[in-house]
Parts: sequence; structure tokens; C-alpha cells
Amino acid sequence: MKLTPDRKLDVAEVLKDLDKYRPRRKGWTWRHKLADQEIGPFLFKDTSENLKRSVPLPAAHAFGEIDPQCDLVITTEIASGRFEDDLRRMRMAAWHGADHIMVIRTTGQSHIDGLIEGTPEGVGGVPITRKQIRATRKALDAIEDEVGRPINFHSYVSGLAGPDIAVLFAEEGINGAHQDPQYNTLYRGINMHRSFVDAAEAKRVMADAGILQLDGAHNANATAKEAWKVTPELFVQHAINTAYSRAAGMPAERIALSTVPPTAPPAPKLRLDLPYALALRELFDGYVFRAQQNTRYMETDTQEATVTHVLDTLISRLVPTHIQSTITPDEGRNIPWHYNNMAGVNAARQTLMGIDGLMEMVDLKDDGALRESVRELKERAVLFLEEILEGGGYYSAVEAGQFVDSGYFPERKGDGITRDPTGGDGAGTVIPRESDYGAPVCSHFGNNALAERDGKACDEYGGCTLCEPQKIQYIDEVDTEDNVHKRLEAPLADRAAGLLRPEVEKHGDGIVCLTIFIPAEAETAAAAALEMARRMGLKNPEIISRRLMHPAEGTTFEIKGILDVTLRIDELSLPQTREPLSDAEIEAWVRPREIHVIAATVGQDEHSVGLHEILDIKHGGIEKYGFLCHDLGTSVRLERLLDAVEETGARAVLISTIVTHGDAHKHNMRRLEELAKERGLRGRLVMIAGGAQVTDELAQACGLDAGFGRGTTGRDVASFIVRRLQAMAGAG
Ligand code: Z98
Repeated sequence: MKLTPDRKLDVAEVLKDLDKYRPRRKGWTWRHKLADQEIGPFLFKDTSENLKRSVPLPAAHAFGEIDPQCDLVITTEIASGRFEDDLRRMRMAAWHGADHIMVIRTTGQSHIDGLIEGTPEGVGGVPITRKQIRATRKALDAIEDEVGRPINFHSYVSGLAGPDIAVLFAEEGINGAHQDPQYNTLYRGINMHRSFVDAAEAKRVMADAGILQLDGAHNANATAKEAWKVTPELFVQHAINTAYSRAAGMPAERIALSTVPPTAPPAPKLRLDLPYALALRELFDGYVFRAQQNTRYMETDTQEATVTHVLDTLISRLVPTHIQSTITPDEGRNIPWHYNNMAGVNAARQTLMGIDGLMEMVDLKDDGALRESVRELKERAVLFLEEILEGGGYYSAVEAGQFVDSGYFPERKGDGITRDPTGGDGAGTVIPRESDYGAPVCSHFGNNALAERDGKACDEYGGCTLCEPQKIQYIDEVDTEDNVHKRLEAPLADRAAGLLRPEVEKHGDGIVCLTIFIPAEAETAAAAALEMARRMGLKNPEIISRRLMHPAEGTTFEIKGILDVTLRIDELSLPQTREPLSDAEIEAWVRPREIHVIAATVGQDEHSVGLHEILDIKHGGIEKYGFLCHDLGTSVRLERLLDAVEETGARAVLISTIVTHGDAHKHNMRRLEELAKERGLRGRLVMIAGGAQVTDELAQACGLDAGFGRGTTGRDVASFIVRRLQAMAGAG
């Protein structure tokens, strides 16, 4: 399967022959740091290989469209409920720089004691099934070829079916997974003994398949009422999981400690979060670190979430970090939307490129407040661990509510999570192995009589599924209604008919978002905003964020609703646009030629702002390419413009005009062209009109060469002039 940038990803093609699909590699892939890499006009310090294809950051326009890639792996979490819709989002995310795709599981999958098959729809995530992950891995193979960088596919090995999921992941080439028995115990109410026994097996299978393991300590930060106070216990959670993982056979370099900065502004974030981040790195030197942005404080305001994420990412650079996880900034208000995945990835990408080389210039101080806080945190963590040992071990500590208590240890609030060691999901299901226990599988924790002999444990049974993948039982669909083929009927029919609808999560959802400011007191404003959205034709309008500007002066709302509009692509009239030339191309042609340009607003028009945007170097106008611009001012007579053309030998005239009721603008354009002809200048001149309401058709109908309306940049105008002059030179 091959993707090309001009074609949409075809899910039907992904699903074809899935029963025969095999992953082309196993295990985790890192980016390779290239210190001192020259990209465009800059020398970068902390970058990795460039992508073959990508969407650069917006400001890259000013730097030759460079798209440097940082040296950290960048994560995005995607799972709308339908994996077939997520595949397109994964492709977009890869073009924006994500190379770690985490797929959240459907609500409740942790409590299912076995594997799910087929492709049922999920809630808050997707059901992790063989077919679903095979299809995703296959699509990611094609996406990574398209962008030119390996993409890690990640999900969760937790819940009652942890070992089964681990085997599934090992068979199907999943590259990373969360695995932490404490997560099951504390947050999923699964019996702790079962959880630890399962974890040993799951970790061993993951280790053999080269899967990167993430732990779950950060969940305490995302759960505790006062997250910055549970930090001492987080070190202990990391310690328990790393020691247990090592004992199960997981190498240190594939154990990723999952960490989130515990606070957000207006808390004094760096003063609290940086010592925590540093203490963690020091205590767990030799492991890798995955810094996730914190969801704990996310409200509905995406801008606020983004600023916190930027600060989180700064912390990731001040201390060693290997994976930068991103959260979609709309996570606080809805199931994340396509474009907000890109917003999250770009917040990290933009920040990391902006602070490239930071640690060559900055040192964290070896004394003072930072060191004191680091030491204090470590001491509290050691005390926490001692109390577990004194109290009889981990199970007793959890039973006593020692974890996720919002007191700053050793202080206690008594609001910790308590679990009964003999209770929970799966209680009483752990069975001791017989001394002659034997399992014909090659990846297995603990005693196994078959593994102790020569050859492979699976030899006598003709190979296990890890050695002989053709033995894997591929079950296609089990539900005749709730499956991807049924769900694809509508999208495929739409595509065949050339129909388009707006979308943010799933094909054809029709959801759009509207920003509206209402100049009234908050409650009145809210009612008015909703009513206006309704009158715009939005169905089920819902306020998804409100930002008070002032109690009496007004509030800004974002409203989502369904725009029930379907368009036929072949009925759309597409403007004839040409890609502008690059800045470098324009300048290389213009600067040596000394090209004069005459500009003015004409008639009774005093509006010069737009013209300045096009001319002035300060606004990115055409001056910057070396055009010699003569701005004659406002309300200039047409004759005066042509006088200036004659005086300077100018090759282009730019007039700016507003569109008037009396059609004076049309008259002025026509007259200018006539006058140019009368004076014998027309043949050497590029004549352009601009203005907020001017269109190309209008200007051309009035005899000029081009018209430029709202949204035009200096580069657009310069490209036009250069191409036209080149054509004239060619013709001459
Ligand atoms: C994250 N955005 O960490 P269920 N195991 C561990 C986890 O942390 C999680 C799961 C399993 C966050 C997502 N973490 C929160 C250690 C979830 C998921 O039962 O499938 O929800 O388990 O990436």
C-alpha cells in the first residue's frame, strides 16, 4: 500500500488482505540526534533527521519553509471511537511531526477478561482488537513511508486481560505500551495480587518483543486533589514498577518513566515542577523519560491549555527527556478533534524548536532553592518507602490508603485510595504453578519445564505464534452490524458521489465551531450567543467554552453545532490560483534589475493601510525583495501616477481602491488603463488594483492585469509582477 500526498487514505485498501498482513518490524524506534545540523539559514543543536514530507510551522514562510525536527519523540493520543477515522488523523499528525501514536482503549476494556475481536465502535477510545491494530499498523507503515520516518504505535497493557493483550501486541508489532500493575490496583479496582502476577507475564512478553514500557505513576498527579503534594509517592511508584519490570526481564533502556509536571499557572509552576522533574531524573538515572503534558488542570479554554503545555515542554528541555507526549488542548471539553491533535503536536514542536540549544547556554544551579527542594523531595520519598516497609509491604500500604493521599507526605489527609488485597476484579483467580508446569511458548515468565530443555519451548508443538506467525488465529468480524465495513458504507458512498461535509471527529459528523463575542452581561450573552448560532443554521448548538472579558462589557464564546450541509465537489467553482514564487526566487530576480513601482490610492480614497501592507518592508511587503517603491500617497490623480511612471521608468503600477456605490472604482481602473495606452506606456507596465473588495475578475474586466483582494500578501503581488515581467521579457 502506497500513499501519495494528492490522494486521501483509502481505508478499504487498508482493510484488504489484512488476514495476511505481518508487521515489518518489531520494537521501539528513537529519533537520532544530529548535533550541529544546518537547516536553511540556521545551525541547530538539538535536531534529528528532516522529514521527507511535512507541514512546516506557519512562521517557516519567513525562513525558506524549513521544518527542523527536534530530537525527542513526539506523541499524540488518538482514539475517537472509530479507528477508521483515526487513521486519517494519524496521517495528518505524522505530517505535523508526531512519531508516537498512542491509541486510547474504549471505556471498560480493562474489565474484560479476554480479547475482543472484530472492529466494534468504542466509547472514549477504540476497542483494542487484532483487526483494529493490524489495520492501524498497516496504515502507519504507509504513513511512515510517506513522511520518511518510523512511527511508533502504542496502546495499553492493563486490565484483566493484560498478558493476553501483551501477546497480541508482541504478535502484531506494537512498539510501545503502558504497563504498571499499580495502575490496575489503584485506578481500575482490579485485585492487586492478580495484577502483579499478570504484570510479570505481560512485562516478559513485552520485553522479548522489544516493546517500550511506560509506567503509570503520573496518574497520581492527574488524579490527586492537590497534585503537587503527591510527588514524593510518585518516586516510590516509579521505583516499584522499575524494580518489578527489571525482575521480569525488561531492560532499563526500554523502561520509560511517565511523568507530568504537577502544577499549572497561576500556581508558581516552574518553582514547584522543576525540582520534581530534576529529582526524578537524578533518582532514576539510566532509564528513559516520557514527559506528558498534564490534563489535571485543563479547563475548556484551549489557549490556556496551550500555554501550560509550552511551560511543560520547557521543563522537558531543562531536564533529560526522551519522549514529549502531547495532549490535545480541547481534551477538557470534548473528545479531541482532528485539528486539535495537530495543535498539541505543534505546541511541542514549536516550543522545542524555539528553545533549541537551550542547555548549551543555561545551567541549573547547584545550590540554592532548586537543590534544597530536590533534596526535600527525595527525603520525603525515602520516608514514604520506609513507611511501606514498616507497615508490611505494598498490599498493606494500599489497604491503609497510603497512595494518592493529598497530604504532603509525611502529612496525611486521609483521602487516599484504599483497596482490599483480597477483593477487586479477578480476586481469587491466581493459581500456583505445579513444579512440572510446562507451556509451549517462547516468551513466558517464571518456571517452565519446556523452556529448560534444549531447543525452543515450542518445538514439541510445532512452534508458538511468536515463532510461527501463520499460526495466529485471525478472526475478522463477529458482529454483523457493529463493524468497520458497515460503518464505511456511508463514507464510501459519499466519496463516490463526490460529496463533502464538515468533520472534526468522525466521517460526516458535520460538527463546526463558531467563535462569537457578545457585548452583554454573561448570562444574557450566553443565551444570545446560542440563539444566534441557531439562527445561523447550526443544529444542537452547545457552548464549549466561555471567556469572560468583563462582567458588564461582554463574553467570548465558542459554540459547537452541527452544520447539516453537504456539498458536491463538482459544483464548487475553484478560483484559479497559482502558487506564489519563493522569497528567494523573487529576490534573486528583482534585486539586480532595479525595478521601480509606482503606488497610490486613487480617486477619493484615503485608505492606505492595505497598500502599506503590500509595499512596506515592515509588513513583509514587496520592498523587501528590492523593488524600488514610490508611494505617492492617498487620493492621487491618475495622471500623476503616469507622470511618475515616466519620470522613473517604472515597470509596475499598483493602485488601491475601495469599491464604491457609484462605481467610481471601475471608472478609475478603466481610465488609468486608457491613459496608459494614450501615453504609450501600457505595453511595458504591469497594472494592478488592490483593495478589500477588489477581485481579480473585476480588475481584469476593467482592463488591468490583476486584482488582489483581502488576504493578499506582498509575496503574492511580487510573484505576479515577476512572472508578468518575465513573460514580457520572453515575448519581447
Ligand atoms: C497517558 N493520557 O498516560 P485503560 N495503564 C496505565 C495507564 O496510565 C493508562 C492505562 C493503562 C494518559 C492516559 N493512562 C491515561 C499505566 C492510562 C489505560 O484501562 O485502558 O483505561 O488503561 O497516556
